[in-house]
Amino acid sequence: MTESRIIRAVRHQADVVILGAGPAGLVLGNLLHAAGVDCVILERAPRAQLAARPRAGFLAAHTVRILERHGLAEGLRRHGRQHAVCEFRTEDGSFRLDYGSLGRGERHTVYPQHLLVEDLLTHYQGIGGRVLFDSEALAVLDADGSRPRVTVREPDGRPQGWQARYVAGCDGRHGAARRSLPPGSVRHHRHDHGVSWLGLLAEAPPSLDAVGYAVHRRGFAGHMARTPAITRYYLQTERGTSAEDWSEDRIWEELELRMRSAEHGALHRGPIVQRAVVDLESDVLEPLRHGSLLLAGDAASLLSPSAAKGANLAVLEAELLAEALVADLLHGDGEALATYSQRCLRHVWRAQEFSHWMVRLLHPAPVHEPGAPFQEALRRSRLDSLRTSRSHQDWFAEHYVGV
Ligand code: RFL
Repeated sequence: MTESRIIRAVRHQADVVILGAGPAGLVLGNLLHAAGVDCVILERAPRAQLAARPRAGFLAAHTVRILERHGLAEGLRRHGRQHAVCEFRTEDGSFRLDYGSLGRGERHTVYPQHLLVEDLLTHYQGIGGRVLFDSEALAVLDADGSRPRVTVREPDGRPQGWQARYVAGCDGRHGAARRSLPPGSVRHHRHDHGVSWLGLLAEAPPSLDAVGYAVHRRGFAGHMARTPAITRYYLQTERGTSAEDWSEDRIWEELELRMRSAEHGALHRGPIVQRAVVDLESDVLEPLRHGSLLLAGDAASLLSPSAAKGANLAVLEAELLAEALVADLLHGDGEALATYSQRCLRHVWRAQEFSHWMVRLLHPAPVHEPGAPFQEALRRSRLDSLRTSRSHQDWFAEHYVGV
C-alpha cells in the first residue's frame, strides 16, 4: 500500500492501540480502561474463536495476585483448583515433590487459559472497553515517532488505520508488532531446544493427583490436569513428525508405556480432542520497546512450554506496562515506561533459565549426539539431587511456581 493510501486510511484514534486479545492484551486493556486511559484492542480472530483455544492451564501465585488486585479473578477463584504436587517417574524410580510446602510455599491455580481469556474479555466489555474482532493488524508505522500508526484489515477486508500515542504489541509470536520492528532495532536471541512434543488434550479425567513427568528411554511423557474431565498430555516425538501419524491407540499405548502404568496403574482414557506438534523453541527480543511500540507476552519472548511460564509472564508484563502507560499518559511521568523493558527482562531471563533447565532435566540426550552418555549421566544426577536434596527442592519449588 502506498504512503498516501495509508494516510487516507487513518481514520480512528486511541491513546493506546493494543494488538491482540490474548492474556497480555486483555489484562492490559482492562487495567488501562479501568484507569481512564483511552484504548482499543484489535484482534485478528473472531470472538467465538478466542474462547475455544485451550493452551495454558497453570497459573502462578503471582499471576493470581495480579488478577485479584484488579478484580479479574472471580472465575478462577470459583472454578480454578489449587495444585501443589508433581511426580517424577524415572528410570531410577519415582518420587513426588509437594512443592506447595517447599520454597516459598506457593501453589499453582489450575484454570484453562481459554476460560481466563473469556473472563477477561467479558469483564473488559462489561466496563465499556473497546475491542474489534476480525481485525488483523498489518503493520505498525512510525514507531520511531510520537504518533505511531497501525494499518488494519477490517472484517470487510478493507484496510483501515489507527493513530495512537503508543502501540502495545500483544499479538504473539507471529503478530504484526514483531514484523514491524526495523531490522537491527532490537536484538533477537533465539534458541531451538532440538526437542518436539506432541501436545494432546484428552476428554478424560486426570490419572494422577499430581503433574506427572515421565522420563523414559523412548522419550518424555507429561500429564497435567486441566479440569475434572479434561487432561493435557505431552509425548516427546521425533522432530518433523506429523500429529496425524499418531492414532489414538498409538498415543495411549505410548503414554501407558512411558508413564509406567504397569507399575503405577492405568491411565484414564478418553477421546483425544486436540493434538498438535510443538517444537520446543525459545526467544527473547531485547529491549521490549522500540520508540512508541512496546511488546508484551509472547510477542516479547517465547518460552518453551516445559515450565508453563508463558501466560504467567504475559500477565506480569501487562500489569507493568499498564502502570507505566498510566503514569506517562495521565500523570506525565515517563520514568516507569523508560525502565519497562529492563524490569520485564529480569523476569523473562529467569523464566527462560528455569524452562531451559526443565528441558534438560526431562529429555534423554539423543544417542547419536557426541557426549550423549556424559549428558545422560548428568541428567540422572540432576534428578537424583532433586530427589534427595532439600535445598535443591526448595530452589525448584521457588522457580517452578514463580515468575
Ligand atoms: P496469545 O495468547 O498468543 O494472544 C495473542 C493474540 O493476538 C492475536 N493476533 C493478532 N491480532 C491482531 N492482529 C494481528 N496481526 C495478530 N496476530 C495475532 C491472536 O489471535 C491472539 O488472540 O499471546 P499472549 O497474550 O502473549 O499470551 C501468551 C500465552 O498465550 C502463552 O505464553 C501460553 O499459552 C504458553 N503456555 C503456557 N503458559 C503458562 O503460563 N502455563 C501453561 O500451563 C502453558 N501451557 C502454553 C501451554 C503454550 C502451549 N502452546 C501453544 C505451545 C501449553 C501449550 C501447548
